[in-house]
Amino acid sequence: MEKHALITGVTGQDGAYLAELLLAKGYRVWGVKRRASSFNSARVDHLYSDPHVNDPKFRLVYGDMTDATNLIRLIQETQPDEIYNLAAQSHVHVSFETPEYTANSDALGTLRVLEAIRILKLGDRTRFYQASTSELYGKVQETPQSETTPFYPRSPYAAAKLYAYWITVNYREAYGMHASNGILFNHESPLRGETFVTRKITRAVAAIKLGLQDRVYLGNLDAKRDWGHARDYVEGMWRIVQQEAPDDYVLATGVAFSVREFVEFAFAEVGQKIEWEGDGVEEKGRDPESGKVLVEIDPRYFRPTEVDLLMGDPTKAKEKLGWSATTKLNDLVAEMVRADLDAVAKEHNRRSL
Ligand code: NDP
Ligand code: GDR
Repeated sequence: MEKHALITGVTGQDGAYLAELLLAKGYRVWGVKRRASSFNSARVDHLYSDPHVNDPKFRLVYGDMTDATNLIRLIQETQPDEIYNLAAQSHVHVSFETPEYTANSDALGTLRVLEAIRILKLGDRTRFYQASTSELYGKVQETPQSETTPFYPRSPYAAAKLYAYWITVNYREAYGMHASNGILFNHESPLRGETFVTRKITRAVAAIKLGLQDRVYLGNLDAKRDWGHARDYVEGMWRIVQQEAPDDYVLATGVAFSVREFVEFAFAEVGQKIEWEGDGVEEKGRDPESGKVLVEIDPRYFRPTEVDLLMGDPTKAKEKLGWSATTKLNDLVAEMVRADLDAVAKEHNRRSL
């Protein structure tokens, strides 16, 4: 029997990889995209085909996490076997600027989807996946972090996601829904949004290598993250939903690197060494041969409250789901830098026409 899946946030990094994975597995997929004044579906355009010509397995429908009536109608019309709730205002720094909107879309948006399943009496049929996050650990209470590590959110984003995590647990316990949390550590790819630190760095490295930019401005270089590849992580999401019983799982690589190390790895991909000098906001990264400054600190990118170190313990996912992250950080960095060399050159050529 063909399974039906509904993905909120399909136009984002994970939505695109997950849609591809589910289509390859023979699913019929509805992707929820929100109305924007310019095209916002570039990441999934290759999956789209004209619904007037055939009966495509992949369809885009308009929706928004802040609109309960819309979500109820979409779930009623699509009667999904599985809902992957990936939509969110997902930028931690931006959440300090837009805290109320972040709470509305990330916390209440999750509640709206769960309530829609309940109102429509689909609890026995529809499985629910919530995109929870390592940001829940925030000011970490132990390292590495596992499913039993206490939470201590450090941003409006993390506080909103904390509500979403617990409301998912509550609907599972109160109504017997098949509702699970994936507590995912950072995962990246060439499709990562350009303002997250990894992609910001790989794009800048490409532009500097091509002579189109002279330096990159960053914030806290000491923060450490457990970075994996998004392609591996959407496979983990799917495995979580296929379990007989709903549950919560950490997906992580188990290894952490600093932002400074990520910068070094990315520049090394284009044969560029970085020499560091100074401290704090005065720190600079130079080309040791020419002395040119390639990395500078801009305090604008510091957060009011920072998350210093995230490193996950994926033991439960390995044992119960048979899942582990297969991509090493060096391969991820190489793939992202290569893709950005190509993308930045193409953008430049288009602009110069
Ligand atoms: P992205 O920011 O790339 O994608 C977010 C998606 O949500 C986009 O499709 C965006 O639409 C959509 N969206 C945002 N607000 C709304 C709204 N109000 N209504 C409908 N859609 C909305 O995030 P990722 O793909 O990286 O992450 C997917 C999910 O996983 C997010 O919930 C994120 O918080 C969570 N997460 C991500 C991790 C990571 O490392 N990537 C780690 C742990 C959790 P548009 O394209 O129009 O902006
Ligand atoms: P994060 O990702 O906050 O972990 O959230 P991000 O890449 O934004 O930041 C990672 C770390 O890098 C430091 N940093 C900078 N960050 C950005 N964006 N820009 C900079 O210039 C910069 N300089 C240093 C940050 O301070 C931080 O410590 C991501 C998102 O995908 C969330 O949705 C998800 O829940 C978590 O990962 C897990």
